[in-house]
This record gives sequence, C-alpha cells and structure tokens, in this order.
Amino acid sequence: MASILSGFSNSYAQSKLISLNEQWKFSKDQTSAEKPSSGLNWQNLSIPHTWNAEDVIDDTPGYYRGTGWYKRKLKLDVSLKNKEVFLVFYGVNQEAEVYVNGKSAGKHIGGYTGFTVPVSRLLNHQDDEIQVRVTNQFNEDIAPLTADFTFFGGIYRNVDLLITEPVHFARNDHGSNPGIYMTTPEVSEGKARVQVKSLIENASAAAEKVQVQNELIDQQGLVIATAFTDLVIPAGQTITAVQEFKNISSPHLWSPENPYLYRIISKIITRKTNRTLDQVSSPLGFRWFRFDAEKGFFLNGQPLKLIGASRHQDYMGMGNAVPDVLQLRDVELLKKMGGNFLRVAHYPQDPQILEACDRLGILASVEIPVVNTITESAAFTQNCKQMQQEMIRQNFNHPSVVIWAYMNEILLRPKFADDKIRQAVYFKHIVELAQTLDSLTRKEDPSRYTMIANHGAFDSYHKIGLTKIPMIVGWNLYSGWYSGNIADFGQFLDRHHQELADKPMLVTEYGADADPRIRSFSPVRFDKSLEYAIRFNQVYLNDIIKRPFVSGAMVWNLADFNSETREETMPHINNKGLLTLGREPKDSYFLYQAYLLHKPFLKIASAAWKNRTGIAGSARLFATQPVQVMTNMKTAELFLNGKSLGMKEAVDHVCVWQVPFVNGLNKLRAAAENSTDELETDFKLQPFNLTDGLVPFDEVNILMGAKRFYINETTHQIWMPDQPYRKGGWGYIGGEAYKGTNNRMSYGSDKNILDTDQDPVYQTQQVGIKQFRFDVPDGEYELCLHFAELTGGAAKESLAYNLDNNHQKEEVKQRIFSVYINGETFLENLNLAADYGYTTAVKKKTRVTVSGGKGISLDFKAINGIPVLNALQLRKIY
Ligand code: GCB
Repeated sequence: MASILSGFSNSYAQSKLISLNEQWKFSKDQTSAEKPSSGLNWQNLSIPHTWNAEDVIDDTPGYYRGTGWYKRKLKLDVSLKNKEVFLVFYGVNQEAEVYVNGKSAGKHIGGYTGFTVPVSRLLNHQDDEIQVRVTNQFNEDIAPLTADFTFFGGIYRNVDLLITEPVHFARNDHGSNPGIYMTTPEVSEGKARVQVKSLIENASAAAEKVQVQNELIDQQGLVIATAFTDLVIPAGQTITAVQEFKNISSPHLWSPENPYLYRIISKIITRKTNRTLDQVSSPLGFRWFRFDAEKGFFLNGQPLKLIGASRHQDYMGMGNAVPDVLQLRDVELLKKMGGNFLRVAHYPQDPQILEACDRLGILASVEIPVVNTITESAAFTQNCKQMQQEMIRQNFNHPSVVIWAYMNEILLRPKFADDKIRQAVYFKHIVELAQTLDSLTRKEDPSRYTMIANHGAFDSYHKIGLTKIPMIVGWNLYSGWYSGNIADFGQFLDRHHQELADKPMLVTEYGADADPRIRSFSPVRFDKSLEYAIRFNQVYLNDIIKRPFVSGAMVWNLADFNSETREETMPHINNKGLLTLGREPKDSYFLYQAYLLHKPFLKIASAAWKNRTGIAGSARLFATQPVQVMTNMKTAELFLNGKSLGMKEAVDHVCVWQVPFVNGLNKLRAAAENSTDELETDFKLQPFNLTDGLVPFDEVNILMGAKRFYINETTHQIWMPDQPYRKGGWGYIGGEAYKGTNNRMSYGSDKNILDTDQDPVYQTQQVGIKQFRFDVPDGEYELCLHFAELTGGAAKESLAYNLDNNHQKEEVKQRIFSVYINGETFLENLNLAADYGYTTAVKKKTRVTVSGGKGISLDFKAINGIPVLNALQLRKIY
C-alpha cells in the first residue's frame, strides 16, 4: 500500500480531506467484545456498506441486528507526524466505537449524524490499523425505538481522513466540519449583513499568533468583501472569532427559481510566516423567510406554497449504503417534479443531500428520529439532545434549511394504554422532552423554525400541550387511507385553522400506497392501485393549494422504501413513493409534474403499463379501457393507431379517454399545443365468447375476489379481475370477495404470503365459491388453481402501519373442502391451514381434456367450513 500523502510537506500546509472508503475488511461478530474475536472470516469491501442489504431481500421477516467489525490498514507518511489526524464518519448505524491499534479513540451514539474522531496520539506511522465496532442492536436509550423503516446496520456513509495543522478550525464541534457558523442577521433586496463565527483550535504546546480571514465570493469568483482579525490562540485551547460583513449592497437573493450561492472562504494564517494553516469553504445564500398562520410561507417577502416530498435514504438492493450519485439524483428528481421542499425524514441524511438542496433551490426541514415512542430515561433524553445539537451544528450553514424538527407521531401508539395514571406520567415525559428539545433548538439557532409532526389525532396532541411547544405544527394526514374518506382531509385543515389560529402549519405527510404492478378501473382505498393514488393525490393537492394558511405539504414519500415489518402486496416495502424503490416514476409522479411545472407538460399516464389485457366487448374486436393523460394544459387530444379519439378537457390536471384497444400493438399519442407524448401498449384481447374464432382463446390469469389487475413484469403475465359467470365466457358462481380480517374495511388481505413473491395473486379470494366455469372449446388445457388461507395464523410482530395488523385476534374457523373438475375429484379434503400453514401460497396444477363441447367446470364442495379460491389460470395447449 502506498503511503497516504507522502507529498504532504510543510511547504503545502493546509488541511486535507481524503476519502477512506476503500480497502476495508468486515466481519459480523456476535460477541461484541472490545476487539474482534479471533478466527473471524473477514470479507473485503468498500464503504458505504450495510450488512443488511441481502437480509431484507428474502421474504422472511426480520434482519440481523447485532455487531459487525470493520478494519483497515492506514499507512501514513512519517512527514505527517507533526500534523493532526482525524477520522470523519458521516453516518454509522447506530453505535460505533473507533479503535486505533487496539486502543479506543472515540465512540458515537446515533445512526444518522456524523462524528469526527481525533487519532493523532494513537498513530505509529508504520503499520497503523483502524478497527470500528458497529452495532445496530436495539438500545432503549437510542432513538428510533420503532418506526416504519428498516434500521440497516453498518458504516453506510462515507469515511474521510482529515489532516490538519496543529492550529486549525475546530472540526470536532459536535461533528461539525468545518467549525464555521454563518448567519445573515439582516437581508433585504437592498442590503445584507453576514456574521461568521469560527472556532479555532490550537492543539500544539505553544501559543500561536494568527490572522483569521474571511472572504465573501460571488458566483463569478469575485471577492465581494473581506474581513481580518488578529488573534493569539493559547496552547491547547479553542477560541471563537466573530466577524461581520456589514454592508453587502443589492445581494443576489437565493430562491427556488434562482438558487444563487455565494461562498465564504475562511482561512487561518500564521503571523510567523504568513502561511495559510487552514482553509475551508462554506455555501452562503441570502434569503429571508417567515411562516404565517394565516397567509402561509413567505420567501424574500413573496408568498410561496411549499410543495415537495419526504425522503428516506435507502435504495433498491442496497439498503442505506447508497452511492453519492444516486443520493444526489433523488434531489434532482424532486426538482424535476417541480417540488420546492424536501422533508429530510425521519433523520438527518448524507450531508450531500442538503448541499444539493442549496444548489438546486429546494427548501428543507431536517429532524432527529424520535418516532412513535420514547424511553423515559435520562440517557434517552441526553442522546436526543446530542442528536439535535449535532444535526443543527453539522447542517447550520445550508441556506436551504428553514426548519429543525424533533418528533414524529409521538402519540401514535402511546405506551401504558391500560393504565391511565401511568400513561399521564409518560405523557408528561414526552412534553418535557419536547420542551427541552425545542428550547435547545431555539437557543442553538434562533434564525430557524422548530416543528413537531403529529398524526391526525388532533385532540390527543392538543390536550397534552404538544401543539403549543413548536413554532410550526406538522400534521401527517391519511384521511382516505388509514382512516375515513379523502374528503375529511380538507375538514381537518380547516379545524387546525380554527382551533390553532395562530400556529403556522404544514402537512408533513400524506400519501397512499401504490404498488407499481397494480392497476384498477374501479380504484378503492387499500387496493394499492396507481389509480387510487392518483385520485387521492388530486384531492389532497387541490385542498392544499386552495388554502393559503397551509404553508405547504410534503407527500409521503418521494420513493418507496424498506420497512421490514411491513406486509402488504410488496412485503417489507412501503409503497407510498411517487418513485419506485429503484426510482422509476409512477403515474403519481407525473401528476405532480402536471400540477407543479410551469413549462408545458404532457404525459400519458400508465407509461409503465405496457402490457394490458381485457375482454372484448360484444363487437368482439376491441376492449374499451380508460387512459389518463396528465397535463398542465387545458385540453389535450389522444390518438390511437393514428386515429383521433377527440379533445378532452383536463380535470384536476388529468384528461381521460375511453380507448378501444385492439389485440396486439396499440400506439397511443397525446398532443396538446406543441407537446406530444407517445406510448406503445401490447394488448391481449380476451374473447367475448371463448369459442369465438375471431379472437381465439389461448390463456387467462384471473384474480378472485379482486377488481384489480396485477402485472408481473418478470414473468410477463397479466392477471385480471374475476367476474360472475356469463354463458359462453368464464366466471364464478356463488360466493363473495374476502373482506379482510374480521370483515374490517380492507381490500383482500395485506398479510405477507409465504412461499411466493407474487403476493397479490394470493391476497384476494372468493369466499364461498360454488363453481367456476370456462366455456372453452374442446382441446387440451393446463389449469392451475391458487389458494392461501387468509384467516387466522399466529400473531406476528405487528407494525402500527400494517393495515391487517390485528390478525392475531381473528377467530379461526376450520375450512375443509374438495374440488372437482368436470365431475372428477381433483382435490379431496383440502385443508389449507393444516396441510400447508396459514398465509402460504398453494398451487395446484393439472391438465384437462375438454370434449363434447362441455367446457370446464370446477365444483367446490364444502366438507367443513366454507370453500375459497384465490386465483386461477387456464392455458390452451392445443
Ligand atoms: C406515518 C409515519 C411514516 C410512515 C407513514 C406510512 O405517518 O410518519 O413513518 O411510513 O405514516 O406510510 O404509514
């Protein structure tokens, strides 16, 4: 290994930041001792890394929450012996202890803020080795305790080596790198004032006379103003220098349309030789803002509705160890959507995210991960305070940040529900913690707002005083998803306006799950269809936009994210993203573009729905299905295979046509003003009569008890909703759709179906089915029946957000039935629960010879309890 910085001599003496991401070795180690156990198998890897990336891909719930060791050699040039050396970690989940040559150099608690570890005193400059012990084990004193996301363990953000002179900007003030804090106490269009506070540390044994210089530089690189201060830094001490640029005239203002950034270059110059000992550069944006309870948000004196998204930091197949370029792309995707706000939720993220917000003109809030519950311990409080302080100091200089937040849905599932007296004590602790964090925040940074995000239980938060403490109340509202109707949303907003008339508010969350594989022409709550999510978002956006007192709203979520305890159609994933886990846009992303973009926008929704199916109408040659086009223009025209289907007016930014799809390729083209968009769809026309020679029957995949389509991109199969039997066609006789646990409002079941990754095939069901008929012509067929027992099952780890989270309370009834095909026994005394287990995919395939024009008739006979069928497939062989 070549030594690091062999050329770092005294003639070039400033601080240096060098990536240490490469050449690490890693091993899991359950013993969590002071040093790695002997005999471990070490794996070579580079940072960012999480040990849970593969863990979460399998279908079994749970992931490794334990200890892992990382180690790496460090070959530092001997010329660095008189320098200060630090290791800078930007995020390690969730507890870390750093060792150098076997000796502890420092510890850090909390997985989402950075930390800097001084290591100079422990180095030998020959064969140094760094070891880092990391654990993501549950610790009741560290937030988050529970939450709807996966707590991936590891050194999952970048690691740097920092080398400085003994006299340097203090890089270790709550992990704040570079130890410079800038504020703009006065900004207007005419003039601005900047204050720069620098912490300067002298790690040497002698006092040093220095000059601290600050230069304000504009985008052209011109120096606009300079400030100098001469100081003596006593040996072993850190002192603070405060400088001001008083009269910056006509500053370029920072805004979403024009995110003009200045830079401040801060230098420490030794008076002995006039050499620069340290130099750092920080972004500076001139803007002023306020939140008004009546009129909403104002930036630089102008009203600005904040519309954007929250973001989690993980990515498909990578967990939270995501390369920089993909992280930055998220902020770009938000900008391209027309968003002007990012809720960095539920924890501080990679520092590059806020740099991107500064650069792209996106306002932001950042919060610590105090989610759902707290622990009433001094250590928990202390850790929260530490996180809040680290978050603020590490991100202080970003012009994009306007809010610091510190709690999310803290009353979602209050502890001690059975003991009201004890619960009152718990609530008191929550309020005290909120007050402590709020005061700390206002003291650390009087220039920004504080916020708590609550769920929709207005009275609970209000009653215990949580709506009073922060400067802004955030509401996470899911009317028409977890509760009530979509229309209740607007009423909730009005209630806030009436009852908390002087409290600025943001809708910090709203959203509906949309599985990109699921479509519906009769979308309903919980069906996970993209169509329901579109309707949901239209209503919410309309309600938000028309109320000036709503400062803004952040959809939950920019992209789908991992949540291991979640079940639903895509188990372990929260599907409320506008983008998929791999950042493919869903239709709802296009809807936001139509609402938010100013330049002409036109997009055929269902851009990803390239394979459709449907039953031909009685005219036999086509099937008519709606197609949506999203646009910010008033009208648009749609063409099918070159023929106009007419002009339509956009309602809530969507135009809809009934499109007569023909079998095979269908070319759609939308046009409005000078914009066009095209889409090629392959349509599989199902015959109206199965014996119809015009469109011969070859294959059909049917979801029972469902009104949704499920498109499997891997197998290229499209599953369609069932229908009652009609002579000449196919369909069920008898029964009704499964209504979910204890008949509660639900769409099928949300439980994770085991032994399959095609959960939607099994999550709906026809209960009490008597017969299923296919009036197919004579021939050879392959028939496959799919079953899963949806009722009952052992209690699993339940998550507040799982729609079906009560299933442990279900009454389990026995269910035994037989299935006959054309009068012959096919399945005898089938007992799904006893033979295969609950919520387990069961597939029964056979061949059927059809003769004498009899078609196929499946008869279900109850032996004990009620027969069910979840899905079926029929394919003609010849
Ligand atoms: C919430 C939580 C968020 C969840 C979201 C959901 O209210 O704040 O962490 O992920 O709901 O999708 O249920």
